[in-house]
Formats: sequence, structure tokens, C-alpha cells
Amino acid sequence: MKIVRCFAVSRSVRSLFQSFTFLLLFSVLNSPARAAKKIIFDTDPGTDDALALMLALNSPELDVRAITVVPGNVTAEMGLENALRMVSLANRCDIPVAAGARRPLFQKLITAEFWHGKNGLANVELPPSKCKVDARFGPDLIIQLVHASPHEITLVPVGPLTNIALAVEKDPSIVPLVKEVILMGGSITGGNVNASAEANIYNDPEAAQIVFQAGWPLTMVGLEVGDKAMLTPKYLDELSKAHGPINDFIASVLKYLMGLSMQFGEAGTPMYDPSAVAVAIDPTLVKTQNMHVDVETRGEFTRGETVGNRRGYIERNVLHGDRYVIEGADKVQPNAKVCVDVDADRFLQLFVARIRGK
Ligand SMILES: [Ca+2]
Repeated sequence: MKIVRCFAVSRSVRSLFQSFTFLLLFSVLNSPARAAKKIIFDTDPGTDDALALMLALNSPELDVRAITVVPGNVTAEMGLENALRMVSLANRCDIPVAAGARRPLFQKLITAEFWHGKNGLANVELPPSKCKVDARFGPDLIIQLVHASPHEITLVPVGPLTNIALAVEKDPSIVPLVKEVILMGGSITGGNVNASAEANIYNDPEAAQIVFQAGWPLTMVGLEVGDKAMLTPKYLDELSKAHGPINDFIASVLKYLMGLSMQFGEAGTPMYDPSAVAVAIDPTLVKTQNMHVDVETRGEFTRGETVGNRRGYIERNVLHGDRYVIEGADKVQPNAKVCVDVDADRFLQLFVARIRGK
């Protein structure tokens, strides 16, 4: 009897231990670090890139696995220096920061110191970086990380799409292995560099066309979001109530941007790059519509325009002698979720709270 009871006790202890192990394993598997979305942040820093990067680094929903730098707002060299200084400011030297392309695929680079300040970061002088550059080429790093975590990596490009296009061209096998692409760029309602094109797409339209046609789940967070989400002095005042290296840096960048916006008669500064990060954090912030999007690469007035098919079909025009006859309408497959609306206040509140460290 004694032996049997002993055996029974030991069985119950064992089962308790097993339950405990199971609970421990369950909680580890469901911990925030595990649940966080792995992202690669591709950037041309850039004032709004700075806002976007700090939003990503301060958000537990995201796990920034790498930062790849692309020329755009500033040159490749300046962008790399800015990215390194920012990760250093955030004490995140653990994140690899890699240089990428040196120029757009086919056209000359257009830099935007006019909007972003001489140093690309609103003329705010950050301390030299304690972090070192990763030796890998940006597009190679993207390829490597996607293969290392198949179906888990979300690409968040917030600059011209040169690096992403180079990665796809070099290794198309990454396309089905990328979880999704959430990019800032494009517009279906007119541009910001001219009447038709948005800056990130305008800076490398051929690269953008490669990225849109690649065949992966893609969300286009364009001007329809950024222009509606204007960060006004009210939000800046709220953000400026707390202090720290990141807060103070972002407040200075925002003050610069606000001054610039006011010269152009705007009530606040449009939140372009942070909008893609915000959608990665919380897709419910935006309303999307599935569309087939092509990037215009040849138009005299429309090069760099993202042309979204809002009806989902195209006419089938067939040549009959000297004229075309419409013989029907063919469905087109959507290749993008296009953001058409945003809950601006909720997005801006999220931004302010995260920069404040809440
Ligand atoms: Ca950018």
C-alpha cells in the first residue's frame, strides 16, 4: 500500500511538473517578444524617416531585425550616417544597419535637403554613432534574413524602392517567403512632387514597378494617409511634455517640419513615413481597397504615378481592320491593398504615446 501511495504521489508531482512546464512553454511562446512582427526597415533618412524609425523602435508590436539604407531624401552616405546616429541615440546597436544601393536603377538621384534640412535630419546635430555599420550589402541582407525566417518577415520600405527591387531581381525566391510588404509611397489622388507622383515612387519608378508586380502581399500606404494625418501643434505640445533623448530629438524634428508646413499654409506636418510603420503596428488604423496598381515609367507628366485600377477590370480592345472594337471587359487581379482612409486622430495619438515611451 505504501509503495502504491508513494507511486501515486510521485505521479501527481510529475503531472504537476508537466503542467508547470507546459504553462512556462506556453507563456514563453506567447510572450510579446515572440509575438512581435519581424520587420526590415528600408529607409532614406530623412526627417519623416526619423519619426518612423523611432515609432518602430518604441513599439513592442514590432521587432526591427535590420535597417537598410537607400538614397532618396539624402545621398546614400548621409543616409547611412543618419541611420547609425539614430540607432545609437536609441541605444540599439544590436540592430544591423546596412548600406544599400548608391543610386536609383535608371535615373539620376534627386535629393531633398530643401524639405529635410542640410543634414537630412532637420539640421539637428545628433552625437556621433557608437554603432558600427554592418558590412553586408542591404539587398543581400534582406535576402539572407528572409531565408532565415521564411514567412515571418514584413518589409517596411519608406524610401525609394531601389533596395527592395534589387533584392527581388537578385533572388526572386524571396517573394513567396516574405510575409508582406507595407510601403510608404504612391497616391491614387495626385502627387506631392508634381501633379501626379509621390516622392518615393518618383525617385525610382522602375524599382517601384518591380516591387508592385513581384506578387507578394503588398499594402500601399500613400498620400491618402499621410496627408490626412497632419501632426498639428496640439500633438507636438503633448509629445513635448516628456523628455528624453528620443523625445527631444523628435520634438526638434517636428518643430522644423511644422515651421516648413506653415510657410506653405498647412496647419501641421503630414505624417508620411510613420504611416507605414503605424499600419504595420495596427492595420485597423486604415481602410484599404484591393486594386491592381501599375507604376507609370514613361509618361511626360505622369512618370512615377501609381495608377490604381479602382474598377477591377479593363476593356478588351481588339483590332478589326483600321479600328479597335471593344469586345468585352477583362478582370484584373489586384496586386495591392491601397489605403484609402485613416483614423488620423488614433494614429497621431499612438505616435505621440509611443514617442513618449508609453
Ligand atoms: Ca523616407
